[in-house]
Amino acid sequence: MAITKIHARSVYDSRGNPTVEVDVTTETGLHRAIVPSGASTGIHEALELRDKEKAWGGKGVLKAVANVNDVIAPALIAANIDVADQLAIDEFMLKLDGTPNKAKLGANAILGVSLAVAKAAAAQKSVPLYAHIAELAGSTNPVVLPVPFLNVLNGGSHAGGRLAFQEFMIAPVGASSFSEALQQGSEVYHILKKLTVKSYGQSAGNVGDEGGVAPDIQTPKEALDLITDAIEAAGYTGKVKIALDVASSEFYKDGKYDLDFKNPESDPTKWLTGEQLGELYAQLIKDYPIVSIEDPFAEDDWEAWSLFYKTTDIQIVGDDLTVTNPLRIKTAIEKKAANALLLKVNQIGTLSESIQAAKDSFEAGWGVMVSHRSGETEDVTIADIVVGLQTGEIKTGAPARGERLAKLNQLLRIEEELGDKAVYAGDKFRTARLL
Ligand code: 2PG
Ligand code: MG
Repeated sequence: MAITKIHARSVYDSRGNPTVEVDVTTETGLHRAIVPSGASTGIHEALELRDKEKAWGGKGVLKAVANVNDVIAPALIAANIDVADQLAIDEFMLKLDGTPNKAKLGANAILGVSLAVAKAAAAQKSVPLYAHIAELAGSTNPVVLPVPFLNVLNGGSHAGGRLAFQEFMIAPVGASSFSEALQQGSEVYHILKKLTVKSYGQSAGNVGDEGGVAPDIQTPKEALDLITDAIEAAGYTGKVKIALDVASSEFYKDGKYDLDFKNPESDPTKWLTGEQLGELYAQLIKDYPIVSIEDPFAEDDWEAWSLFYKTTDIQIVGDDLTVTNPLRIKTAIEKKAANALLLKVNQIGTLSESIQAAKDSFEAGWGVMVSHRSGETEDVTIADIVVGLQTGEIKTGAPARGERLAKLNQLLRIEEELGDKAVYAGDKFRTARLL
């Protein structure tokens, strides 16, 4: 089935910044995708095209929108590629762009088309989007619901306050279904909010970019104590585990890690070496039920990654390190730097390359956590991606705020639709593709 029309427009994301929305029309109707946007972006990500003009403080996306409407749309429609041939369509756009990091058209322009095309193809086949993605990826058992890694306490570049670590997540691995996991997560979240307000005052319950509480605390220990208390008060000790996204590239300075990076008067003599930061992680892993740490070290501090890798069995997730890019993933596998991929479709810019990134990671025995961005929208495609690729783990913020719940609610719907066939990844989240 052919694409008859492609139209892009500028809409807004959850931080109120412009972003690209694309409508792809075929005989089955109109199929829409909206592109997310990060704050703690990796320097090796594909290029997100921003206008850099006065309007919207430089964050406009009118050039990316025009690239869809004036460049991609006429060329792709003229090429007359079947909408179900995702790979051919993505490769066509890669060629049209012609740069290694999508600098000409913008990854935000290309991704909007790529995702809307996948939705059009699912409609053409009359199958749910996750089933279509499973077929594209050659995944045989798209019935696995992921563990939701719920970001209940926000720090770093996603919140005010002094906390350097960006994300403190709870992972309800002991639940028996996705819906039960979300119930547990929601209960813990609300207790955490109460405890935070009790300990740190009314304004500490205000939320950060991803819906987690954002108290003005300084140390990871304070955050972890609050969270373990909330898990215990909810009655889920042993069932609900903890994960971190340190996003440490944000506070890597002169070869060291500044845990006081939001303080302009931070004392450089207190900055940690990679080895010292690794020791801090080892202590935290000992003291708290931590099952996963993302970006423990900066995006090019390969040595610190490889050193830490040897010391622990927990999941070590590459985000800024690997940027969903098959080339960076290959290097990380060779250097034994991580054992899991954070999969963000807009870091690489097409669905086909994202699928390839997941497959390469699986082949190396890695886990794959599908992820939102801190700037999100009502688009729920990543919920279908995580089921379609059968990765068993997703992070999409707290169980609060509409743009975060949109994905979690979509997973509730998929679980209901699968009925008896649905399998919850639970404590097998790192190897869910084998379930
Ligand atoms: C991350 C993400 C999402 P951002 O670092 O993993 O939580 O943040 O989208 O700001 O890069
Ligand atoms: Mg991250």
